[in-house]
Amino acid sequence: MIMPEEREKFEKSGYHYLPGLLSADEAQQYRMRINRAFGLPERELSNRDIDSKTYTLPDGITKIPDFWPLIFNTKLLETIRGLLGGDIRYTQHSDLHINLGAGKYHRDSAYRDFGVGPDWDESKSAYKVVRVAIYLSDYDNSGSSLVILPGTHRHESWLNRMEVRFWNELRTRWRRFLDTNSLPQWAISMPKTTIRHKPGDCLIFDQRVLHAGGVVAGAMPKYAAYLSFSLDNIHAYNHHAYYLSRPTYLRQIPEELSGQLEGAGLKLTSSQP
Ligand SMILES: O=C(O)CCC(=O)C(=O)O
Repeated sequence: MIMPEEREKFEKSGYHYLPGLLSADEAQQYRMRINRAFGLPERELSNRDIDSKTYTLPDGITKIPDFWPLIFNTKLLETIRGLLGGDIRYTQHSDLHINLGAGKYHRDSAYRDFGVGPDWDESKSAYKVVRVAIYLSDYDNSGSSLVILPGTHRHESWLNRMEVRFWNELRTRWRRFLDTNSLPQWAISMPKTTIRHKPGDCLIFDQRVLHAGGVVAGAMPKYAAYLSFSLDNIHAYNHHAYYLSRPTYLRQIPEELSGQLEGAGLKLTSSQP
């Protein structure tokens, strides 16, 4: 159950940390399912076993029934309903990752420049689209972490914008010659939070919050599963339509999943509200 002060904190910072959403055993089962999804052996693999390679599957949770229980996880749904303050829908935007390394600061929303585009117009409906990141590895042996710039769904000064541009440009240049994972994340003009994960931890954040994958380092790979939910309003449709315009996302979700979503009241209808 989400307390009013937790909701207020989420609205201000743009993120909510939910440690231990899955047990260590469940996290291990999902790591095996991710191995299966990528055609890897279904046993605990080290970075040596996979040559520290990166694997990504856009919309992996929607595509593979093994992962559907994540969509219907009761604790997750209750937490999101509490944070967003109402009825929610599955907005599909999902991913499966192994070893997604340190990246640029970015937003996951459809309109990523602060204040520009429909995602920033809340005159009719509040923007309540969240990304859900479920981490399945331990920071201590994989470096699994997410760097968040709290509050950047609400404020961004000219200086903040220049700073983000500077670090992202540095990372682009760095990447040409050196491993991107040897460059950590910084922020000087605004607060920065690094969340270090235990297997089964979850982060729920406003899709407009600036964030970046932290440095990946350690003997074991970093595993993560991502998905997305929203209140049923125009922002949910814009977000869904944006990701569906990418060829890697399913335009037609499996019929069985569609039925399950409908039964649970999580299905985004085809007509806009
Ligand atoms: O968890 C991570 O590595 C970050 C992934 C990320 O930023 C994204 O998928 O948008």
